[in-house]
Amino acid sequence: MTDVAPSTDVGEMNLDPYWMPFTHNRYFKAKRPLDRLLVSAKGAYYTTSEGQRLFDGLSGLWCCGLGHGDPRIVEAVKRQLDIGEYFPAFQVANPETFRLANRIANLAPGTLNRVFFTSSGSESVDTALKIALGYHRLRGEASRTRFIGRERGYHGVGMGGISVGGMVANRKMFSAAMIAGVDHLPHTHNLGEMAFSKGMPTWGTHLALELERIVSLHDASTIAAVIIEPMQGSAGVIIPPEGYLERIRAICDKHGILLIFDEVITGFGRMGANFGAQAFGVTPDLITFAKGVNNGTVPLGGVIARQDIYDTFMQGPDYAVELFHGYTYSGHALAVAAAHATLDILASDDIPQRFAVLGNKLGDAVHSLRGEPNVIDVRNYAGAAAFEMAPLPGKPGLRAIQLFEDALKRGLLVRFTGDTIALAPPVISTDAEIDQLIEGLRASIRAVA
Ligand code: PXG
Ligand code: PLP
Repeated sequence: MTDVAPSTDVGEMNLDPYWMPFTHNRYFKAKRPLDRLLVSAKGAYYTTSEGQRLFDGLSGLWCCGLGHGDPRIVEAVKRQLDIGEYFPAFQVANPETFRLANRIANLAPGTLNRVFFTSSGSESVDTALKIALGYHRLRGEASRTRFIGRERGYHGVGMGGISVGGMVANRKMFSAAMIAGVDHLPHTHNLGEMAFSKGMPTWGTHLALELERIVSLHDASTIAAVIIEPMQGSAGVIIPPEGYLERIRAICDKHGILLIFDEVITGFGRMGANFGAQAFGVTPDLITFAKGVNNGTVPLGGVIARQDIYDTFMQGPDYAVELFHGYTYSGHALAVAAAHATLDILASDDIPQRFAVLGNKLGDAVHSLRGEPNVIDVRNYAGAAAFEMAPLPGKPGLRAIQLFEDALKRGLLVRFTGDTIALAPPVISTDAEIDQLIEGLRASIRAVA
């Protein structure tokens, strides 16, 4: 126990008990930054505890692409609360969950039409890895146990996700708990070859051939799946080189390796199509999703599997459970209600197309930062963009923190990773708001130079 009656005044509140995720806790609690305490969210803006409005430069954490508080989603969730807040997902189900699986199957590419629900991206990744292992085992290829991830990949923070992930900081403290036998493709980012590329870089396609090298090292018979983000989001918006994903697909096919696209960020419109798979024209065998499926309203995620992968599990006595896996909150009723409302909007408001249009504006605007002090790269694809700054000597990441703090003063909330600033504004952003975002960031770049 700490506070008997915790203060409700944010200026006096004890900040210590909340162990903040992916946050510099000591710095935050020492500074008590009132402009980083968000008390409400509406449209493309947050309001801070001081009453300041902040433009939402990353749509939450990539999850609120339609903006906050769309009444159509809000009303759907409120209605669901009156109907029933929770239904168990094991051995019983709410019909709305079946209906949602149908709708997601209809949006997905190829024969990916079987949907397993979770509550987050991390859970979705671990679920997909388990499905891949089970699939090979049930087909009599139990030796296929290795996963291939990619450097700089982010697949959440579960034990599976950090094992296939490629973010050193997320891995090193937990190396003892890693899944054995995982290998990694090289990442495709190369400043010398592709800095300031607009859209897909033309350099880097050959890096897909590294998969052949990895396959010959371990032998295909030991490899279950390759998992990659079609566009690396968390690492700072790293766009796939032209032809790269096609080559990865071809090599997986050649060797009977499943290809998992982690579409937690790229799913549901951000890439200018329903999924990154369609935007980039490459169909994986499994897709993981979360975030945008219901605009971040209530935690929801899932895995979409090729039909024959699902069918492979459907063997043995029909009264037996086929996949010993699931979460208490798999397909939570409130999350499902929010997802139906979100998918309605995706269709009625032509959201993927609008992300493509927003992307044209965002891309032009962000590339105008080329030539500003310390800006060493600008990248963009559809509704996602980033710029990278040269690190302060000996203090990687500090320049981005300084810029982040300066931008807050200008009413802009952006996301930093290393010395890269990532941008993924809500689709409802106006051209004027994109201009304000970029001009504000230009001023911040100069202020921290
Ligand atoms: N896979 C991918 C591709 C992701 O981007 C996850 C899995 C994990 O999802 P959950 O719901 O467990 O967090 C993610 C999450 C950022 C940022 O600033 C990105 C994520 C989460 C938080 C911040 O880029 N991606
Ligand atoms: N730990 C305990 C003790 C549990 O009983 C459960 C679920 O019943 C879990 C963990 C898993 O929780 P969840 O299903 O929310 O992932």
